Amino acid sequence: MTASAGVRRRIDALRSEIEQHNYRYYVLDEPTVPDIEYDRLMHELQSLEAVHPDLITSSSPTQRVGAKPESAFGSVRHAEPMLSLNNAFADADVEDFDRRARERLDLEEIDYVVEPKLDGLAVSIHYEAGLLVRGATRGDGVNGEDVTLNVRTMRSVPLRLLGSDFPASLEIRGEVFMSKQGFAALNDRQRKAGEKLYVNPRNAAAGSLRQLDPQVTANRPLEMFCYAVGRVADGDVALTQAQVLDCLQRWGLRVCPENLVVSGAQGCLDAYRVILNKRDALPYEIDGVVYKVNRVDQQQQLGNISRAPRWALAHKFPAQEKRTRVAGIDVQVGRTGAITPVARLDPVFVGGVTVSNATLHNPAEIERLDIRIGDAVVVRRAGDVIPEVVSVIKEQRPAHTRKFRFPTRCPECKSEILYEGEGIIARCSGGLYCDAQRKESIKHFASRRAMDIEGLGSKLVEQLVDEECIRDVADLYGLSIDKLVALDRMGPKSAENLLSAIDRSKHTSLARFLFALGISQVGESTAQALATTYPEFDTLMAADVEALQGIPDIGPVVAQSIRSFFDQDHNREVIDKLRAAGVNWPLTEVEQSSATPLRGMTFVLTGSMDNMTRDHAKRQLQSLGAKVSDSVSAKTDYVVTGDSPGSKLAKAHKLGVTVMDEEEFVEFLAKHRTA
Ligand code: D41
Repeated sequence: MTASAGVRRRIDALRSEIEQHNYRYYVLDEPTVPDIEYDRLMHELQSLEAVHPDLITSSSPTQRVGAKPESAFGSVRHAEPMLSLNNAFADADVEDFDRRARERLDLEEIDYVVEPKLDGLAVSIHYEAGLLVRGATRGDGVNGEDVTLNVRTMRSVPLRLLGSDFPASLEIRGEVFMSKQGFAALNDRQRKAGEKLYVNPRNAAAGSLRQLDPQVTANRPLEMFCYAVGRVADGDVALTQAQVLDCLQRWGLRVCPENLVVSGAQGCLDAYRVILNKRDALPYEIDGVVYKVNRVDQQQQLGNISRAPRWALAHKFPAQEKRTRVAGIDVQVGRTGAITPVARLDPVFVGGVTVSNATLHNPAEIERLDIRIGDAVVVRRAGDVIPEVVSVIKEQRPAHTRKFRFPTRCPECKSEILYEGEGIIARCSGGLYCDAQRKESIKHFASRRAMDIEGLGSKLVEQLVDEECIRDVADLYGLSIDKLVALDRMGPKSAENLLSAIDRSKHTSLARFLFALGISQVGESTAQALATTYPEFDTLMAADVEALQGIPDIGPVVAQSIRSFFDQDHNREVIDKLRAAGVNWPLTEVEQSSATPLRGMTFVLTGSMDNMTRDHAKRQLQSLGAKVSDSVSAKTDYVVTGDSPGSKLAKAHKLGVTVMDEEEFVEFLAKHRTA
């Protein structure tokens, strides 16, 4: 049907009206029409477009959700690099930052915009002639992933800018995040559907934005706050950051309502406290604030230093602590039999995740804290570390608390518990007789950094051991379809997938295999060092304690532990069974072992990188012969920082250790790989 001018006008009017309502609802948070009225407008537009498909434009509000692309996301080069932020952890860092800026600008006082630092992911969105043409993740700051189709599904991102005073070509930067409420609702839905749960809003936002199917993203409660402009067609957008934020909001983009304009370092620190006090009440997670020199000309004068602006600074909030109650205390048996007491808590949301367990480390810690069941406690979670109980609020101890009696026998196999190191370590003496230890050692064997058997999770391992399908890791390679499908909740398809994952794991590397064996004291770095020194497995099994101690970073305790492991008949039996089942590693590793240009160097990785996991970075370094350590010391050669590096960065600065960001690190790896 050819459309009359009247139909065209009606379609235009409907689109404008719907865009206005979207803006009021998603950007200003001040809806002016009831949902039913909005739905009626949408419905009318959809009906008209159905009759006149030639009038559909990609910016029509009906066209947010596109079809699923064939393959993975393309790569996008940012017109201007997306910078990273330097971090401050203490007030003094903020004062230094302000002083340096004043010195450079030769000014008495500088005005700043203070913005809450959202815990999401940085994204760039690009408008041409007011139409959304591209959305990209930050990636390494230079290249990101093309997530246009997914960005289009976010209701707070206009497909068409409002007004007319926007530059013809405009790139905008902001943070994509999920509100606390949206995150809880999503996880609820996931739980009901038996799908995977996200650990925190940040992961949920990242996972949702990186869905291949935009239909999935469209159903995720993603939001975006904009905070900067990237490349613009004609000159600067405004004279100050505060004006930039105003412009963005006028054009229909959402801006954080908590942003403040302040003067001087003291103004910054006051705003920091104001926002910190609001933190829990805000509907989204923030992990600090960002200070930005307000005047754009001053920003330009200050410029950038290695990928971070000199005019901006992120000030992190301290590790989060929350109050809760100890509902119970019990113990967990680890892979090596170590018995760790765990406090079961009334769930609390702290540091971005819901915590319902906290480690009590060891029996001595229970004494030290004098923690009892029923106690009010403070729990802390910082970064990726396991939540722990910081203190007991003795003043609030209820009348009926119960002391925890540390068991004398293993809760799993009833073997006697023995103490080492003056009562610090409690260990089950059951060895491989203990089901808990066997389960843990199989879980470890299958884990991603070990044999990487996809689909073999905790629950399944426990089921396999409980049903007596397997007794040790070698039995995994003898599992059959029939045995698997007989298990609860295991269909033929999953069983088949699992068997092929098990089969794939046979081809591994010596270092992974050694790590997978779960030898006490042998982590990934040690396993790598062993594999490099002893590319022949049989020679390694025969090495004596003295020879083992000759390997860098292997001391008497580790050497003894390795020796004892290989001395035990049942361990040798399992190893023989594994090799007979076909577990193997390419011999080229012998050749590779000489290609270790980073030998003798120690690295510390901190913060999350955009384009590689920390595991991957670690393996890369180890494959080049470097050692990767957990803590920064005078012996550290390099600290590699991603987003939100923690105290390690501060320590590196203090000790004068060289710091690399992700981009420098990628270059560094490339250089040494070819060297
Ligand atoms: O809320 C944030 N997470 C946030 C991140 C923010 N409010 N402002 C930011 N400003 C910048 C500059 C100054 C470089 C434009 C940022 C980020 N960058 C940023 N996010 C991730 C890396 C850098």
